Formats: sequence, C-alpha cells, structure tokens
Amino acid sequence: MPTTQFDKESIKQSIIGKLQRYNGRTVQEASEQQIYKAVASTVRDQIMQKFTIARDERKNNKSKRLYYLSVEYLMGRSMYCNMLNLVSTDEYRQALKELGINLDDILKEEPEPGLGNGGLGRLAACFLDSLASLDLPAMGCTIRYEYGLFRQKIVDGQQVELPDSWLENGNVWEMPVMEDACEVHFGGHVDISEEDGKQKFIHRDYYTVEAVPYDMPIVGYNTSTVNTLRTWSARSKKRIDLSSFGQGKYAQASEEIELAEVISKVLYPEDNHYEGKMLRLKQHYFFTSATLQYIIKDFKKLHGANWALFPDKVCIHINDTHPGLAIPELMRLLMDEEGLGWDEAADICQKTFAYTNHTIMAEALEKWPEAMVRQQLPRIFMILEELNRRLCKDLWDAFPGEWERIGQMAIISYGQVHMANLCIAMSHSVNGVSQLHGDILKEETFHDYNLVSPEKFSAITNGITHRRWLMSCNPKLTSLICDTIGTDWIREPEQLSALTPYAEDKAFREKFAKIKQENKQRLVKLVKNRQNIDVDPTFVFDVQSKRLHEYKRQMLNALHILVLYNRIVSDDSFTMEPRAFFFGAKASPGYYRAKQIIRFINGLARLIDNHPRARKFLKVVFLENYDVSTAEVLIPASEISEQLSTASKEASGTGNMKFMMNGAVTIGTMDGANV
Ligand code: NBG
Repeated sequence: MPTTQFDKESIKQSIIGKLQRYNGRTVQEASEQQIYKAVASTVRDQIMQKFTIARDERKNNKSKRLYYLSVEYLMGRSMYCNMLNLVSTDEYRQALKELGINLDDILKEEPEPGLGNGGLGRLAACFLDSLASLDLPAMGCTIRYEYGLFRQKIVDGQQVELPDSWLENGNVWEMPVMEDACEVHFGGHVDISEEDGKQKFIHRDYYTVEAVPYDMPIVGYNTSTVNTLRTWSARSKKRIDLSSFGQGKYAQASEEIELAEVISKVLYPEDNHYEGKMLRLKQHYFFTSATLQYIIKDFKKLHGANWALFPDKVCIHINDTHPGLAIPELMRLLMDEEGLGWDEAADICQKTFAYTNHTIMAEALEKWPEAMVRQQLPRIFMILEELNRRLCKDLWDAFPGEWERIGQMAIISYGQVHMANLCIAMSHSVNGVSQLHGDILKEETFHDYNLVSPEKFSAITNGITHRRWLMSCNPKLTSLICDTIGTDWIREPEQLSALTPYAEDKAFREKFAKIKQENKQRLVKLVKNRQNIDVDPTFVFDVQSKRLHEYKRQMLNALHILVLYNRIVSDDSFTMEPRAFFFGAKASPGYYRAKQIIRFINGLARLIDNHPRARKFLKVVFLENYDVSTAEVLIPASEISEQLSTASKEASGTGNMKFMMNGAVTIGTMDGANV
C-alpha cells in the first residue's frame, strides 16, 4: 500500500497554513467551524494523494467496476472514519493536541449528510466502506439532495419537522466534476423514421435538466483503494433570462430554472413506503440517466465500443427498485445512441444488472401510473412496452392461457408499470437481505418468477461495517478486544469469535462492564446537554432505535412499559431492576399513526416522571432527531436491544447487528437477520 506523507508535523503545518490562507486566523483566533474545515481538508488532501494513484491504477488495470445505484446513502459524518481508514487517528489526535485543539469538539462541527431514511440508505453507506476496504472498485451513485431527511424536534411531546439544510456551510468532502456533467431529457414526443432499413427514434420537444456530479472519495481501511460516491445535482440549462429580468419580470426570469432545480431539492421522507408522485419519478430517472450516460462514457474511454466486453467490466446494482429505470435507459443508450440491436442490448442488460429487494411490505412495492411514465419519459415508455411484449410472450409459453398469472408478472399491466417485475425480468440476480426474507420472496412475493427462473434467486444476509459501528463509535471496547485477542479481527471480523471463551472470564467481564458504564455516562451527558433530561446511569439501558413504523412495534414496547408502571403503582411490594427505556425514531411526516405513537411515548415518559415510586424504577427517554451521529453514542451505551418487528415484516434489520457488536443483549422476534 502506498503511504502518504502525512505525519504529525505536516498535519500541524497544514492546519496552521489553511487557517492562515483561507481565514486569516491563527489557531487561537479561529472558530471551531474554521478549525473543522482546516482539519477536514487536511484529511482530504491525504486521501487525494491516494486517490490520484488509485485512479491511474484503474486506468492501467481496466478492472471491473461496480456501480451501486441507490436513491439513499445515509453516510453519517466522515472525518473520523476517514482518519481511521487512513490509519492516522493517532497522528491527528497528537497533532491537534499540540495545537491545543480537542478532536472530539471539532468532530461535532461536521454536518451529517442525512441523504437517507433508514436501513436501506445506511446499508448502502456501509457497503461503500466495505467495498473500499476489500479493494473492490466501486462507485456509489445517488442524488445530491439539497435538503436531507428532516430534523426532528419534539414540541409538547409531538414531532415537528424542520428542514435539514446540510450544505449551508459547504461540504468539504465533495468536488464538482464539470467534465462529466450531462443532460437529462423529460417530456416531449418521439418521432420514428427509417434509415438504411433500420428504425430511428428521435426524441423531440423535450425539456432539459443538466446533471452535475459531485464526487466524494471513499477510502478503504488500510488499502490503496479510494472509491467514489457520486451525487448528482440538478441544474437548469437556462441561465437567468435577462430579457424578462430587464422588463421587470423577476419571477418569470427564474421560474423555469427553479422547476429544473427542484428535482434534487429534497429527499422523500418515507421509509418502507412509497407513493407514485411525479417529482419522485423525475428524481429516479434524473439520476439513473445521468449515471448510465457516465458509465457508457467511461466504458468507451477504457475499452472503446467493444460492447461484448461490457458485462465483464461493468456491474450495475439496483438497490431496491427505485433505480430500476436504469434498465430501459441502458437499452435506450445502447440502441439509440450506440446503434446496437434489441437482442444484443437486452442480453447486455441481463448480464449487467443485479437487483436487491429490501421489503415485502405491499405499500413499498413501487408502481408507476402508465400515463405518467408515457408523458414524462416517452422513449423509455416505448422500451418498457416492448420489453413487456416480449416478456409476456415468453410467459405465455410457460403458462399458456394463464392471463391472471401473466398480468401479475408483467412489467406493464392494469395501467401501471411494475418496477419489481422489470427488475426481476431484466437482472441476472435477485437477492433478499436475509435467509427468511429470501425464502419469502421465493415462496410468496415472487413465487411465479421463482418457477420460471429459480437460478436468479438468492438470499444474502445484510452486514454492517465494524469500522464505524465498533472501532469508531466504541474505541474503548475496541482496545479491550485488541488487548484480548490481537488485531486480526480488524481485517477479518469473523475472528471476533476468538472472544467466545472470554464470556466466562471474570477479568474480561469486569473490564467490559466498566467500558459499558463509561459509554452510558457519555450518553447520559448527551441527553442532558441536548434535552436537559437527567438519566441515572445505574439503570439498565434498554434501547429501541429505528424508523417509527407499526410493523416495528415501538407500540408493543411502550405498552410493556405501561404494564410495568401499572404494577409499580398498584402494588407497593413490587420491585424490579431499574430500567431506562430509550427510543430514537423519526416518523414520516404524513404517517399519522406513527406520530401518535411518538406522542404516546412522550406521554408515558411524563406519567412516569410524575410518579414518585414509578420513577425509582422506570425512565423513558425519547431521543430527539435520531440520526447516525446519535446512534454512534446510543448504541455503545445500550444493554438491551429491542428488535420486535412482526415476524416476516423486517426484511433483515441492521440496527440489530450494531447493538450486538457493542455487547447488548437482544430481545427479538424471529424475523429477518435476528434469526
Ligand atoms: C429495509 C428493511 C430492513 C433492511 C434494510 C436494508 C427498506 C425498503 N427496507 O429490514 O426494512 O435491513 O432495508 O436491507 O427500506
């Protein structure tokens, strides 16, 4: 692995120099935000040194690259994990100490990019860290939402949503890549003509949105790989209309610009739920089209027009169905732009696309009204129709006369475009995210597809990155593990099993308990600072943190607490081990019942606090604005992990793994990855 020249001294000089050049300040005079930026951009410089080498290597090796398409990436803060992956935390800590700066204070200055809702987006972020750490070339592709998931305030026990303008102070980690900016076209109509006996499809009268990519480097743990997260931002091609402006029509002068730019304004705040809104369709097509155009351009640069090689050099992963329009878009580009025939293009698609399904919840299975797709994406719709026609013909051969069944499996039927059917029909691989979920997909949700193409289906249980969810968020436990079993587990987390015998080791258990207690103190402090709530750290910390959803059953947990309360107040002889229940959860703003559950939990907290005997045994804390950074303090402090989903509904769960990795005991249903 190539080493970089960032030792303690050069780190110090870099920080001093940046503060001087960009802010005209000394370290003593600079604000914490200014220091954060100076430190972060030093880390970035260090990454960029590797990045340049990695990019050259890729040009030479021409190795296969994965494109992981996802409408969500819940990255969390980057600075500390980047230092960790560069294996430079000691150097930075030491350098900052000598400059009189406390690293932990500076880390808090980084805004958290909340470009995801929950498990699906966080999984995508964990995968990026793992891919780079396993030296696998990959690019994550998504939308650069100007507003990420809303910030949650609790007012009078109820959730209030505030905008998350995470880009307000700039983003140190990203760089615009203007040479890869491209156009995405919407609306209009398609003219068909004949040229040399071949049909030509010409898209006319469309309107154009410009897609501008911003790249964020993803550094692997102690590897030479630096991958990229590419986020696409929507811009109008039109600059301000000066003639309207000159005539005093200020609003009109900027109206069209705003219409285009609204595409990457805001992340839809629904988890495991989806609604066929036109803006959302535009978001999906916007980023998949831009990504596919870039993939083709990059492929041609490295391999020319050798299309037969495409599936050997490019793998496109569709994270849930949201990026599924990548399929007809690749067909369009290969046929209309590159001149390939239908069969050749379709064959390349099949070999290139892989699809992961993340839920069986009916309300999350994506369908688009036929008319909307036809109107917004006329050429894409034509391709979908032809894909559907050929698919239904094949299905007719497999299931002659079974219209009902064919309708269920079709890409277009009953006036709707069925994204899951498109993804299954056109991918070579379809996976569920745990064994149980994979089995349900095969036996129920996609039963008929499993009959015709059983070879496509598999179950691959989700995972999490132990670099963020253990090493970064729980440094004390990390040291204890290293002192006990060495450091091999850092490269190969399976080696953590070497800890098993220490479960019975008194000295180890005492050290473990002490660390847990210190982590609990850290959480107690956070709750006090943020919400001015006092929690007794000797209570058992029992945590349920995840998106608020009926199927996840926060209500069941709350009712259990109410039962305990009733026992305490009605029976003076009843005692129990004092227990503090923490909830962390955002509810989708339009999900009334979920918001009422938050209200119920906060009401319960008040009820208990007001009862002198109940509060000796019970405490309920609803943590405001649960996000990745909060999880990083909450999870290491937890002793009980609540995983209560209605069995079959939680496709995998990944929070469950984070709690386990930090030594909490799980109370759970036999669902998803709990099994
Ligand atoms: C979620 C599931 C979780 C799973 C994550 C990641 C969606 C649509 N699905 O159980 O609910 O862990 O995906 O696979 O957000």
